[in-house]
Amino acid sequence: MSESNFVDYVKIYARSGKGGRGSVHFRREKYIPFGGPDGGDGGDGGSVILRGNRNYWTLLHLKYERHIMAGHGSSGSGRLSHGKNGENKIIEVPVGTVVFDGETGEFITDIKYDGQEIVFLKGGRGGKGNNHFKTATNQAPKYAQPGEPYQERRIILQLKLLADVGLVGFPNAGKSTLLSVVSAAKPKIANYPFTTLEPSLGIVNVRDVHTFVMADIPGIIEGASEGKGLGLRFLRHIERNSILLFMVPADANDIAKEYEILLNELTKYNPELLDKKRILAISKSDMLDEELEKALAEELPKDVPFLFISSITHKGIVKLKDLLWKELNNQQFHDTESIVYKPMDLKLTEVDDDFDYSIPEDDDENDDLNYDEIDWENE
Ligand SMILES: Nc1nc2c(ncn2[C@@H]2O[C@H](COP(=O)(O)OP(=O)(O)OP(=O)(O)O)[C@@H](O)[C@H]2O)c(=O)[nH]1
Ligand SMILES: [Mg+2]
Repeated sequence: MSESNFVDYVKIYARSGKGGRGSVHFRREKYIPFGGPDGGDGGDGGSVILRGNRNYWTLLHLKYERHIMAGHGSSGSGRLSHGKNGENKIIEVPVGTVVFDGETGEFITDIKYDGQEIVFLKGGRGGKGNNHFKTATNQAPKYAQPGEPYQERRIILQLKLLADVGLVGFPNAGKSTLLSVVSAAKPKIANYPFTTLEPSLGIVNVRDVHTFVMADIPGIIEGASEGKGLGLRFLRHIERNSILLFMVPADANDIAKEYEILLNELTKYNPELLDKKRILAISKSDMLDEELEKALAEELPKDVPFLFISSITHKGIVKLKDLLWKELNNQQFHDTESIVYKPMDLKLTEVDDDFDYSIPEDDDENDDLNYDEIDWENE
């Protein structure tokens, strides 16, 4: 998995910049022997900002930049000179990225749309220079404010693909084949289980007017919720889908039973998945004749709409796309908004932990200014 380009999980260390110190300085000019205080303010520290960017599909680019640090504000100086503000750091992430605390697993925030910006670690404010502290009784304050400290946090970014329809089925059910037929995606297809090892997305065209996004995820087997097969690691990618398209092949021993098993595994993973609209497609129906199809239809579960399809002969494919489109438009609300994130169980997550998350040495400008400081608390 570590070789893969599909990176949907990354842990990073992020830090905002601290505010620059306010300056203690007095006007010194020829002919003005007792100039007043003219210490300028420190610059503000840079913030760390998360920004949704639809040009990214994975978190791969962040794998190579796992220490993300905004710039510190510079100190103020004499003649009311304001310190430079620290540079902001923007972390570009795909839409559908969820942020958790790297130490507690607590949910922090998620990115829902392209261009959305979340100031996630605010830079420290710059300290005020001594010019601000001149009073009637103290014309020459020898103190200024230090900058506010930086904020730091270890975070885990996790990606949930934003597809409208998610494919759910046992390995070999024909999920990838369907995606390759209804979209331009070219997933790997083969006659053995677990051909698909990572999710892929395709854009489905409906009657040349509408489009929606379909996600192909690795096959699920009985016991997946206990870690069998590829486990349920990829199920989080269908948490955001509005519709779950279950696929059971026509040559399955018991279609209704296979559907039940899939449903059961999903429930164990997250019961809220059952609130989603479900459709059952009997795949590989080119293997059935009309009579057999009728007989099978009798035994199918009654609580879910079904259709017979074949990716090879294209039987039922247009009907399937029409039905998916119709159901997508029936959705009362967009599911993205309704997701309640559980804290992440850090013990259960697999991280390639060859990375040093310790705090890097601070390359701060030298703090050799020796003067009384005014704390922010006393403001
Ligand atoms: N006869 C027939 N065979 C099909 C059809 N769709 C897929 N297959 C075959 O079924 C096998 C599995 O197809 P895949 O699309 O790789 O199945 P999958 O569900 O993606 O499997 P995993 O990735 O392992 O979970 C391949 O040999 C396909 O050629 C179909 O409509 N009719
Ligand atoms: Mg596949």
